[in-house]
Amino acid sequence: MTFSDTTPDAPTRCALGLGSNLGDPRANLDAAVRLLEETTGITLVARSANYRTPPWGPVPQDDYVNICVVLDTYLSPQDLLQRCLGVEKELGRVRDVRWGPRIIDVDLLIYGIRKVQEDNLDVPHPRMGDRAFVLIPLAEIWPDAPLGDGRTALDALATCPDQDGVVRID
Ligand code: A4P
Ligand code: MG
Repeated sequence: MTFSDTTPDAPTRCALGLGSNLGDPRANLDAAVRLLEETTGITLVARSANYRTPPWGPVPQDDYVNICVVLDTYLSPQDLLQRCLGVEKELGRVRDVRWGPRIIDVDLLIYGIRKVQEDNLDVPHPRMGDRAFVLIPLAEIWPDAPLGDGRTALDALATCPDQDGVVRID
C-alpha cells in the first residue's frame, strides 16, 4: 500500500468510531481493529468496551454495536481516511442507503487538534458531539479527547441526549 504524503516526524493521536449492525457485529469490530492494528504507521493505544446502541437516524434497523479506538499514527488525515475506507471494503461493506445498516463503519473522529474540511473529509467529525453511541465509548478510553469546539468528550457527555439506551455488553 502506498501513501501520498511525506511521513511526519512525530505521530498524531487520533480517535476512530466504529459501528456494526449486520452479521456478527462483535466479530466484525474485532476484525476491523485487527486490520487497523496491522497497518504500518498505526499504533493502537486503546480500545473501548463493546456497547449495544439503539439505531440513530431515519432508517429503521437493528441495534448497533459501537466502539471507539485511540491510536497514534504517522499517516496523514487523508491516508488515515483511506485506510478506514479500505478496512470497510476488506470486511465486505456495501454502500447503499445513507445511514442504513452496515457490516462495518469506520469514522475518523479526531486527528490531533487538526481541523480538516475537504470534499471527502470533515474532521473533527461534525456529528460526534451529540451522539451518545460515540461519546460514551470515547470518554471511556479518552475522556479529555478534544472535540474541536472547546469541549472534551467528557464535557459533551454532560448534555448529550439518549445515553440510557447505550449499554455496555462486555
Ligand atoms: N467522510 C467525511 N468525513 C468523514 C470522517 N470524519 N470519517 C466521508 C469518515 N468518513 C468521512 O461515509 C460517506 C463518506 O463520508 C465517506 O466516503 C467519506 O469520504 P459513509 O460511511 O459511507 O456514510 P454513512 O456512514 O452512511 O454517512 P454518515 O453521515 O457518515 O453516517 P453516520 O453519521 O456515521 O451514521 N446508529 C448507531 N446506534 N450507531 C451507529 O454507528 N451509524 C450510522 C451512520 C447511523 N446510525 C447509527 C450508527
Ligand atoms: Mg462512515
